[in-house]
Amino acid sequence: MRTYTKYEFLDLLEDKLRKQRMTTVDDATDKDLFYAIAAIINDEVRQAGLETVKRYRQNKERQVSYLSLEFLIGRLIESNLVNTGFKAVCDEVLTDLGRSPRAVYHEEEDAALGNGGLGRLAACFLDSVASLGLAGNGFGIRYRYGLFEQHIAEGHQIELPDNWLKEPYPWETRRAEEAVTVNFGGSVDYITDDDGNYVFTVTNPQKVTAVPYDVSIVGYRNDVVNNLRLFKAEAADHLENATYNSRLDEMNAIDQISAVLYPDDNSEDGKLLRLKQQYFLVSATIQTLVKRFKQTFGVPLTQFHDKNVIQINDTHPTLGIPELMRVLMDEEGLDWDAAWHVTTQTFAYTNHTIMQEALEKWSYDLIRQLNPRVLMIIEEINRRFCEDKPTEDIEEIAIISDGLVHMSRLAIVGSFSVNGVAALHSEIIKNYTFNAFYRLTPDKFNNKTNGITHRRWLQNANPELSRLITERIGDTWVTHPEQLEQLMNYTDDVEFLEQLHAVKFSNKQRLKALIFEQTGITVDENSIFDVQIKRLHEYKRQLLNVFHMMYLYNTIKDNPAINMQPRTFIFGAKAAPGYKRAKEIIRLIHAVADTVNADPAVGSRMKVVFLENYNVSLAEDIIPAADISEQISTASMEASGTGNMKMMMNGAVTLGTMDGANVEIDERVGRDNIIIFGLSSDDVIGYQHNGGYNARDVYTNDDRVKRVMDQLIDDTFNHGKSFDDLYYHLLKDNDPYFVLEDFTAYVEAQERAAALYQDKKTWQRMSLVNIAQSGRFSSDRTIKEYNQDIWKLHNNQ
Ligand code: GLS
Repeated sequence: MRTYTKYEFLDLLEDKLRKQRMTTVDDATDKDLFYAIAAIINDEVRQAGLETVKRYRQNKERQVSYLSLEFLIGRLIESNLVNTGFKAVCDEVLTDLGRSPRAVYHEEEDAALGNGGLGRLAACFLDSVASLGLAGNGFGIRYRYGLFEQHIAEGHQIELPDNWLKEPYPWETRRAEEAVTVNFGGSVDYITDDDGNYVFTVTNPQKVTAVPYDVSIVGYRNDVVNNLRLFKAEAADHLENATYNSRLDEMNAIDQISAVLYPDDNSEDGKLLRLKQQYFLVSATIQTLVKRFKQTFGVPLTQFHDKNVIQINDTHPTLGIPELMRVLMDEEGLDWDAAWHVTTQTFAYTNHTIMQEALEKWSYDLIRQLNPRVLMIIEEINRRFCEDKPTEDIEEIAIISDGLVHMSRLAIVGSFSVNGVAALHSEIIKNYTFNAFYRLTPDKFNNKTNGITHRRWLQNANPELSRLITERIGDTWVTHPEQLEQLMNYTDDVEFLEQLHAVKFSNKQRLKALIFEQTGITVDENSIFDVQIKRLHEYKRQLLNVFHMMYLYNTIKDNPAINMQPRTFIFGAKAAPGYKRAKEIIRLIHAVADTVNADPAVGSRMKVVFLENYNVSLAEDIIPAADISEQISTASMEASGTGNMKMMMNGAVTLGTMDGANVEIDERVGRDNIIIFGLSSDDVIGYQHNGGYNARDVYTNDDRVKRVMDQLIDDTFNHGKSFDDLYYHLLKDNDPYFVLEDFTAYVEAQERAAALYQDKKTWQRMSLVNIAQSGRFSSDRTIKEYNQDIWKLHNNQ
């Protein structure tokens, strides 16, 4: 990619402003500048993209396709500027013009085509695949409305549509000429050919056009530009329905397929429409890949898997397995065995959760409605798979049972690799969730601990820290994040520790300003910024955090003169719109915040802040300012977590349970540099199997627990309506997430955290060790492992 001087870049900017926005630098709005800069980037990137494709084609390269119903992209302008190498010059030109680069970049709407960790992981992976020079592309859906916009009204979450496409999205290119047709429904017919084989055809299907929109994925300064292809559902040009009105109805129904992202994380919802989205994505992708294969390689489709690997992001794209079988057999004439060989050598499945409600099961009838031929193929896969298995195992492994199709089982059977996303999670999958499959095919199972792109989450989000790191150890860490470990040489360097502290302090001042702007609350930048940002879910235990805040408040009220470490509790969280209890927890956080923040007896010792509409961009503002990273899920339930990695990389200290990737963070930083508490995953799994924990006993015997519990239903934090549901649920349903059981350990851990924070040197050192050990959690490392063990792509760099 080219480099530009300030003057050249300014010339380009003026040119784009004139020709594309009909304006001049003097009159340009921030939005004009944003679009003009995007156009400059696109000129470079699209050229490099063409060359990348040409190179892959000429080298007949094997490629990975990352299939995901979610890509939580956020804004692209800054990472595109950094990866093209234009960031510094662009910042300088804007500043010289008297403009704020931040304000210009913030004109971009977040692309929120994902819910949380799973979707953001997919976006981080694309960045790393391109930055490592690997031939890999993403495939997803271009939802008209992304994850809902959250507003809070008197503590209640209100969901508004995320109209992210109200203005043109500058990074996408519509490619109508590459559209494919996806068939839904219809009925299956067959004939017998001359050799006596069945040939299946589907009559009267609903035909939906999948129109690709391509988004360039720019590698970090390596001239590699991969692609994210997002499909939009459109009616075929010639709808065959009789009347104009029925055509309109059908067009509307088809529009719905790519209209909204399902706003549920870790749970199943939406039924037919959601299933339609899944099939729409996989069918469009498989057809595209088969077409490209035939155009590029000139060898029989029996070699498809030599050139293609498809990584499925959780079970949502599992229908890709029967769909590839369908295309290979019905359209390309392969027999079952040949098609099955190709399919099972092509697919690799990543599991992202063991939560029962998220292990997708779809009714047999629904899949028949969706596409009867696909159902026939699933039935045949199941029949052949179960054929030689012992009867006592069938219940645990059958793909179809009790009228339900178990997607994770189909994914395991149809893939050559099955991985979990952190060491502990992968063990749980092997030993519990999918144990019967593990016993059958142990070699399929492997672990790939998640990672995050340090370019977005450190280099971009925390420029001051990046600069400080580079001053000490040079900039090789940007391409070799494991080099951050060199920072371990400075753990006793008082000057460096002070500099680090100064950076954190100024990040906290910036966040303080943002908090004031958003909420009107004034927080103290000298207090601990104690941060819990993630989806709102009972297993993530925001409730435990709230109980601790209530307990602290009680402590202050009991001892008004008490001298304690001031704290600011910061939350960001969206609850799935239909998840009532999660919404009650949001309401509780607000009730506690209102009481605590308004109580003069508390003063500056404690503030509670809930930042509404948590999204990728807000995360980029919060994370660099965090002191404590709350990772307090019920052990065994958080598959990995990735916020834990982002915060550690920015020098926050994890306060967490031995769950997900916390276990590996603990291993890296050592017990002196992390605060661990609570039940272990073995304890939790043990309780789940044997009973043994009685929430009511804890409630009755522990005064502190009893007091905060009772405050759910008395007037202390009651804003018009008490929190009966939470109260009774914990007692009657026996606290399934072990909030009460872990309460005492959590309070002690919080006390340890406060004491450590007061010992400034110790805390600064802990913070540095976390940064220094975070390189392992770069998604570059994760992607290298996927490539070495699963994808086996040619390494271009
Ligand atoms: C998730 C898990 O809940 C997270 O722990 C994990 O970090 C993430 C990415 O692997 O996947 N699974 C899920 O359904 N949503 C997630 O965020």
